[in-house]
Amino acid sequence: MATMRLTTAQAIIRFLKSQYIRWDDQENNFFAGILGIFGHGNVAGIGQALQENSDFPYILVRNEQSAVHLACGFTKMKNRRQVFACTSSIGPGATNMITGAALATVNRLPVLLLPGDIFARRNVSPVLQQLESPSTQDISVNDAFKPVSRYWDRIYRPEQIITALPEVMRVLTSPANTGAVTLALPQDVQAEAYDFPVELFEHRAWYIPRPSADRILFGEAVAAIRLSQHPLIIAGGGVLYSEASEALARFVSQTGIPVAETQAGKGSLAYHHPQNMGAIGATGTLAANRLANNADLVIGIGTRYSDFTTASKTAFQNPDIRFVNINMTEFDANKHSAIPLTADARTTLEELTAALKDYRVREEYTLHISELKAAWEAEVDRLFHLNNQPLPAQSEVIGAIWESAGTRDVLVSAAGSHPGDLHKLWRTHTPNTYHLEYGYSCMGYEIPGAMGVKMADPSREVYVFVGDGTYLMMPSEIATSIQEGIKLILIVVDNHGFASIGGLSQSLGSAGFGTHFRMRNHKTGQLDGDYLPVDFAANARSLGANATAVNTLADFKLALQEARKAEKTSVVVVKTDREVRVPGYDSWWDVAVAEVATMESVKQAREQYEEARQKEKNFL
Ligand SMILES: Cc1ncc(C[n+]2csc(CCOP(=O)(O)OP(=O)(O)O)c2C)c(N)n1
Ligand SMILES: [Mg+2]
Repeated sequence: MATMRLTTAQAIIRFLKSQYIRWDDQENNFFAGILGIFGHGNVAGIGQALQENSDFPYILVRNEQSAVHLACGFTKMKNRRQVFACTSSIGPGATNMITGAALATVNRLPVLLLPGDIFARRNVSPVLQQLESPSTQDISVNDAFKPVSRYWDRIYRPEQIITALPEVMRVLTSPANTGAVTLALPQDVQAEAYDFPVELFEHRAWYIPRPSADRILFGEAVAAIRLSQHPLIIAGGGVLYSEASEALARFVSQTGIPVAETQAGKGSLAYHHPQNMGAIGATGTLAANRLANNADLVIGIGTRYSDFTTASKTAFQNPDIRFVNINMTEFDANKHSAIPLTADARTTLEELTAALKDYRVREEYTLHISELKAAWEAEVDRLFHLNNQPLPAQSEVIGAIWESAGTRDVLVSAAGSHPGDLHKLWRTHTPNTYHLEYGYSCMGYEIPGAMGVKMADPSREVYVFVGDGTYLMMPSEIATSIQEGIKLILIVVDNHGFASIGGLSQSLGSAGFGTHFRMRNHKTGQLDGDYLPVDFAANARSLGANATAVNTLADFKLALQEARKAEKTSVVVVKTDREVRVPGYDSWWDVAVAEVATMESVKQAREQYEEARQKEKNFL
């Protein structure tokens, strides 16, 4: 057997370079490179190996958490067809990646994490940053990756990678099981040499299958659709990952079935398609939520039915409702006691189109759909042009961004009040232009996530929508966007804190407690003094970006034009009226209110809460 003497770290990098992915008639290299930060736990291992492999790109970021976010934004934009690995030192560098790992796994996004780990040899323990345990020597902070990883392993001996790396690839490339994959790499083992079989490093292409559903279940699904009078499709992220948008459009044009979209699935169908009813659920449109309320059949495609999608199980009130779920993941396919079509979305939509040639929804339903659609588009126009004074409303800011953006440009966001507003209001022309991380809704995802999007397709402008809360949590990757020449258009909405959680708190009787960015008032002892004097534009400029701050919609539009023309990351800070909100539309979200409280407003909110909960359904 031919062998090659390499360190464990050198062997891992060499292996990553030779992995490819195959789907339909296409093939590309699977790893775009590696992101991270060096410390003593990886500098002489993975760091040295990267120096020797300069054809494998290494990008220095500012925070390990954002390395994982960048990797997630990238792979999502690539429909999971290409990924980044992330390297960290031991201890805090490693644990910084845990939030990113959870985000990746929740969103079913492949990312390979290579945290450094404590010495396998043990004789020098406790090493710097080591968490010791008095009950075992076989534990480190990296064990905390286990619940947030789809695959987890620790490499104590170099030859273990011969069996670990193929498992890593199996999970990363699995449409059903993908997520964060963690290979914890003890610092000493990274630098240790071994005679690896040369075969390990040969070109290997992993095929992404498009399986069909079981024939009997497929027949049952076809029969259920034929019987249904008010069917509704819920399009989730799986439609995009399967590249099934055209198949979806053909299926719905033929059958007349309307489509509602989840956060991850928004963009599955062009917004102007007559059957696109827009967002569904807690952040849904009136059109989609009215249809959901009365639907007798829901066809869920590539959705995990989060509480936002189902309005905490209150969205579907028809007592005869049934579900057909098309999903690569058996777990999701079976949700809501559905007829489970554990299969690829595109393949299944094509097969359903062929099997339902003679089926079309009734004329009255088609009429109802078009009335709801027209009313919703008028509502979006209204919210885009409120003419609120003196400060614009957030919906007008969204309208101005939408008018500025090209049909292929991408909007990125994650947490705050805007994901809900964007879900309702953004008009998506083409797939992969609406990029919301709403599985984990992680403040701080937006800037690094958007960098990943831009790296995946530099031909598009990428708009990043962040709140002032999110900006203050993690603005640091602006410096990396300058370092790498990755241009973003960053919109920072200055509304003095957490409009989203503040509004939620108000609606739960708690008056927005702890959600305003105000100074400590030494008379009251509370955070109800003057507004915090944060200069966001100066902060962004200090990191190397262009930046401007505006107070009116007209100036905001001009600033967006300038930002589009700019060559480097440009930040537009806009003040908005925090209290002019986009309303909810026949929807609800279950956030439990205190059962006993001294405040009258909380007691009242609890009463309303108990009543609203009555609408929550079990789908058995
Ligand atoms: C990492 C993280 N911490 C906390 C939260 C809870 N949370 C959701 S939205 C939000 C406030 C966001 O504030 P900002 O970015 O200013 O947006 P706004 O609500 O004002 O629109 C918070 C704290 C979260 N989603 N992520
Ligand atoms: Mg805010």
